[in-house]
Amino acid sequence: MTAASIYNRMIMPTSYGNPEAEYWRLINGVSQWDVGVERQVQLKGPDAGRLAQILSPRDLSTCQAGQGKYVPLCNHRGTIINDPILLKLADDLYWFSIADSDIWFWAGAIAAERGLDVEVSEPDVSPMALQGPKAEDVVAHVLGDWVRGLKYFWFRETEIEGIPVAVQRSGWSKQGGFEIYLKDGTRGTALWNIFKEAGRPWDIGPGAPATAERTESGLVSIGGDTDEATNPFEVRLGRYVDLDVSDDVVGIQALRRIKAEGIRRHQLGLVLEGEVPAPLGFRREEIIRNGQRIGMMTNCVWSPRMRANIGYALIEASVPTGETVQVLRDHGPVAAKLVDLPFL
Ligand code: THG
Repeated sequence: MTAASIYNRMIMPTSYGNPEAEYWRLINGVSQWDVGVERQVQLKGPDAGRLAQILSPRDLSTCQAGQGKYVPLCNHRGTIINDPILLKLADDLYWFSIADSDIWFWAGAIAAERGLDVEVSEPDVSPMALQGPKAEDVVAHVLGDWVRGLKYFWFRETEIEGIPVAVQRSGWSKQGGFEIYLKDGTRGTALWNIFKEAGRPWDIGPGAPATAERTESGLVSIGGDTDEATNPFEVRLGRYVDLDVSDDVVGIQALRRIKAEGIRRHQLGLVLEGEVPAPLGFRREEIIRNGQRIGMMTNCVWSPRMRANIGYALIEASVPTGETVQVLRDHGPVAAKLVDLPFL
């Protein structure tokens, strides 16, 4: 590991020395990621399903055991606070596989305030991802051809050489792949090495969630692309909100109001002028149109496939795609074109 960041108070490897090669391996081959920082918040007990629904403005009534769903979590103002994958393991057992914020505290507090019969915990579960067009062959080689039949976000619990895992078709890229949820933290190195060895014929290599790929693909990073007031509709997550869930769902009243009033901001893509890779931008940078501030660029990265610096704009909803704007970068204003997401 040569670079890392902090996620859920833990160290997340972000590179193994050659970001460009790691990107192309994800696009063309298979990449192995230590994403153990995607912590699980477990709901266990008779009211686990009720609590899951109270926390999620997405209708979960049809979710079956063995199925996962992408669910935005909102606070009482309709502000998005996390965007986990929810795994339903059994009628009385759920995991929220969380992004970077403290959902354990949140879920425990809501459960207690509502008087629910459910235990909220952070179990010993750590995901590892295999991503890329060749990931399926590697995972099938280790586990058998049944994995090829897994539908998106569906999973199965099993063992790999005695190591307890859950295997899901998922992962934070649009290149396809699986996540192996390790259920025994003492076996991490063993699990890693099994896939490292099994993947040799496909030239597997270590990597990490790739900022360039996820941006090209239009995936949202909560906390980076969103701020203290962002609701799901502003960042293209409205299709994961069901306004007719029951009134006790946290934030649903606010979300109904926001939907009725119409959103003030929306998220579009930015293609910046110039063909020189700019350093990764995580700071928010002002966006100007006709001398007026209209919002901010929330991330910026060089896209090897588009051969341009690209980013996301969170801007006034009245400003459409096709417009040219100025981004106020450190070295001066840069022209950029607003486009629809995803880029690719
Ligand atoms: N895997 C696991 N846990 C996670 C992530 C993950 N927790 C944090 C973070 N990633 C959660 N965020 C996302 C965001 C998007 C997707 C998955 C997790 C995703 N979205 C698809 C899309 O937007 O096109 C499909 C969503 C759908 O249509 O249902 O895959 O990666 N374990």
